[in-house]
Amino acid sequence: MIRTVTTTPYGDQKPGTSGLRKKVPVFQQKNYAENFIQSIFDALEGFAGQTLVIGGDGRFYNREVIQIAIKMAAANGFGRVLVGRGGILSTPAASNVIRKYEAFGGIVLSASHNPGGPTEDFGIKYNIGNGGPAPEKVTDAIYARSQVIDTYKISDVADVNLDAEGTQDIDGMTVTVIDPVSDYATLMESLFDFDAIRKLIAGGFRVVFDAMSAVTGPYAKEIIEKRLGAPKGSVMNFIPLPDFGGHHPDPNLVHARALYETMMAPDAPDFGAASDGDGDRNLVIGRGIFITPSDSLAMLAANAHLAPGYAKGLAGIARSMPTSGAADRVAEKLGIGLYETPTGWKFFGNLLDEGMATICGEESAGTGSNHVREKDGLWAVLLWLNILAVRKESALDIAAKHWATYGRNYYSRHDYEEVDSDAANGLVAALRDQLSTLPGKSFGALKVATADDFSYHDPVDHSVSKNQGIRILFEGGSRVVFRLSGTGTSGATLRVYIERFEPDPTRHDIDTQEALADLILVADEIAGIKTRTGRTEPSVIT
Ligand code: G16
Repeated sequence: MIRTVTTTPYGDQKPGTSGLRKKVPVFQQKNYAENFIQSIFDALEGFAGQTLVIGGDGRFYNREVIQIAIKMAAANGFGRVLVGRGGILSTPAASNVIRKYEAFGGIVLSASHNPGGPTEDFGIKYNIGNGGPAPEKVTDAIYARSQVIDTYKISDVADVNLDAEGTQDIDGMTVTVIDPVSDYATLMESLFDFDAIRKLIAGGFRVVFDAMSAVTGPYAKEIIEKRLGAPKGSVMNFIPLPDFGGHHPDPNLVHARALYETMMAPDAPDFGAASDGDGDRNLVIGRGIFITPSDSLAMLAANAHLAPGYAKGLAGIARSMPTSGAADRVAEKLGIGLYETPTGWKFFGNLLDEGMATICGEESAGTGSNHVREKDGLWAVLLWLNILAVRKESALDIAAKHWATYGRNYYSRHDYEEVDSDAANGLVAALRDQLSTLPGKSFGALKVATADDFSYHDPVDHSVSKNQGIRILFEGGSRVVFRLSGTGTSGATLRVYIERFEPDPTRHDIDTQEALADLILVADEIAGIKTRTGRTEPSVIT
């Protein structure tokens, strides 16, 4: 039986960089999740009788919202729901299922790398039929609807058994519980040379993967241990836990510190990697070398042709604006297009759909390709393994040769988390005020060439996205970028991205923070970070 329930709007349901992310108690308010899900459906047209994919990263409150979403999909007229067993689907796996089964779209429940648990973070994201995050015109429509919503529809039925694969009917809609891993593993086998990787591993190459008690555990176990033959124990923390074992499932040098230390030890394995809460981010560390996400994008793009799925070469490379220019040099050498987009995977969708870009990447630990429409943590790890298997060189050697060929973009991001929102907005406003006067000004040896607030003109649908980050570019190619994160759930997070290009191979093994020291000081001088935020140092340096 379908019920129509009267409700009132919540003012705060504006999707951020990647869907709506809030603390669990916010989502637990009466009708909060229902309002947002109904607003999604109300913003869409033409889904009657169509398929909706539902899954999440297994975090606290995942199962409850999955039941709500299934019952609301039935009441709103979808014909079929595909849901991952246990309510589990990694973000890239969900994207694949949407594409493979030609679904109308999907609802992905995740707050990505943010912590989980009763007082931590939860999120709801809508993906469109190409498998990618909804573009801004859709998220704007969802938000607009959420501000005036007065009813939602839900089927009054018992909960679906999420733990057994199979099909059942809810008010005329079919619900099929699917294996969350098999379609994705098959896709990976179609892109990479599993035989070559198997041989590499059988020959004693040691790989460790930290699933951070998050969603990639079952995927990595199946692929890395079962299909590629890595010894049991190679995949660590492989059981997805609702609170990620109390950890922060963010694969960076702070939250995956143990992996980093393992990889820097004298007896380190050959290759270490980690993924985040919902499986779309990656951390890649070779023995003795952390590969920054920006460098990883460039190195993967330069070597992608070594994997069967990319043997024909790349159509183009896309990166978010704050991501370093390392990939630009590869695109130039390959003679292919390079696209610079705002932060947010959704901006890559059109470029991938149009065949303009094959590989995309972001400084925020995301890399992916046209195989799905999300960034994909395990995909990046497998492409690295495929390249290592073919080149038969260490990650350290591959990186050194890459820098010798293309030059090195020293790069770092400094995050100031949970800063007072007014102070953060004031800092950005003051930077905007300086944009016209900064060009030509010198700070020590650094002279500002140009300064702007990044605007993106989508070459496919011609939409314009303004105010996407303050860029200060110096003569010689160094730059500092400032923007506020769109994924946090408390206060504001100021991100400062610092980059310097070094062509001289004799200067390619300087400590990154040292190589960027003058720019770090100038960033503070121009933005007044310390005085405005009261912070003497960043909360996280990556
Ligand atoms: C999301 C987006 C990414 C973005 C990242 C950081 O990733 O999908 O495109 O780069 O957030 O965004 P911000 O700097 O605004 O916090 P994820 O892994 O959190 O879904």
